[in-house]
Amino acid sequence: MCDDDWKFFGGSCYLVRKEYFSQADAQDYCDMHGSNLASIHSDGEQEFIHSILKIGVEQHQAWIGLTCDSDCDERSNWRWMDGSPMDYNGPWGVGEPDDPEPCARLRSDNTWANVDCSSVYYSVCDK
Ligand SMILES: [Ca+2]
Ligand SMILES: [Ca+2]
Repeated sequence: MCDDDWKFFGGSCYLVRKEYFSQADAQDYCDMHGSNLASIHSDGEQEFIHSILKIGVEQHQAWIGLTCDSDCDERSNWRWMDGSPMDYNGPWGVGEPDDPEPCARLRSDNTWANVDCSSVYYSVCDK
């Protein structure tokens, strides 16, 4: 159902990019592969993405497609880069988002948190 290296879940295909890039570079890479940084719409999808980021014994953190246009310390101002609805009140970390940075990642503890957009992480594409 999915191309080589992509993993299937719930009607979508997911690719973990095991290289460290900024969120913008990560989204460009997904776009080149006909996808976007992952959008998350359920606990099941959240758990699946967290599970594919466990590689060997290491639980990686990764960019997902969470972005924000203004007042990024307000959870209600975040949206998915792929344009899908913000219909899942995902697991923001305690006190997150906490600053103006419009880039958020899935942390190894399975919570979302915003961070300096030039930080580099693995990433997850979804199509
Ligand atoms: Ca998705
Ligand atoms: Ca933060």
